[in-house]
Amino acid sequence: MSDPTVQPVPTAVVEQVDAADVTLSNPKRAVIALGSNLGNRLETLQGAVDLLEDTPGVRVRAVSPVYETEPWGVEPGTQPSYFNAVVLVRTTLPPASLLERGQAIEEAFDRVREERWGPRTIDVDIVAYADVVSDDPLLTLPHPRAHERAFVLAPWHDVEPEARLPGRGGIAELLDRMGPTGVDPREDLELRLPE
Ligand code: A4P
Ligand code: MG
Repeated sequence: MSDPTVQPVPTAVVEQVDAADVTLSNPKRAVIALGSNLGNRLETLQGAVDLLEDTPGVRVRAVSPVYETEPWGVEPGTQPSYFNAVVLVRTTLPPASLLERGQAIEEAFDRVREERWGPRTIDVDIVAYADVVSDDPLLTLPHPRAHERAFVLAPWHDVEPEARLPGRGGIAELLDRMGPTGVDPREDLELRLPE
């Protein structure tokens, strides 16, 4: 006879726990691009790196040098220059949750969305997530414009020179093929890798 004090575990719960275990033991690589052209740009970039590291299920593996870059996609002289950097993470979060977390970090820095490509305290973009390729407009992977942006490829190349952008090729070759890029390493500035 079964012991009446022991509650049976519903099968669905057992399956969910198993699925979570698989994800937890199998973290994925993701590449995140940060950009800021309003307020204290360096402090904001560092704050975003720290909040990424504070995220359960996200581990920051590398932080790139900081680049000062000309605003892309807008009339020259109409916006302040950007500071851009790239962060490599390993994560057990699925892509949609990582995007949500990036958006929560944007909110934490009072990001205002008034116009596309408008100036912003912080933009958190997912450049790539493992080898996932998706044309979902809510989360396009790899990021649909990363391959043509030196402000993403140059800092990424500094921390992962052999990296490839799924469907686009090696980032070293993509960078080589670009002409003058309008991105300058700011060797006087540095982002800290959280401890
Ligand atoms: N979305 C789709 N795929 C992704 C992805 N891989 N990562 C969706 C992040 N978001 C993704 O983004 C609009 C929507 O894109 C989101 O709701 C999300 O579901 P947004 O951040 O609200 O708006 P946005 O950033 O103004 O638009 P967009 O088109 O993402 O702009 P970009 O392409 O990110 O460009 N110049 C320099 N020098 N440096 C910069 O960092 N950044 C931009 C923004 C323009 N010019 C720049 C820089
Ligand atoms: Mg964005």
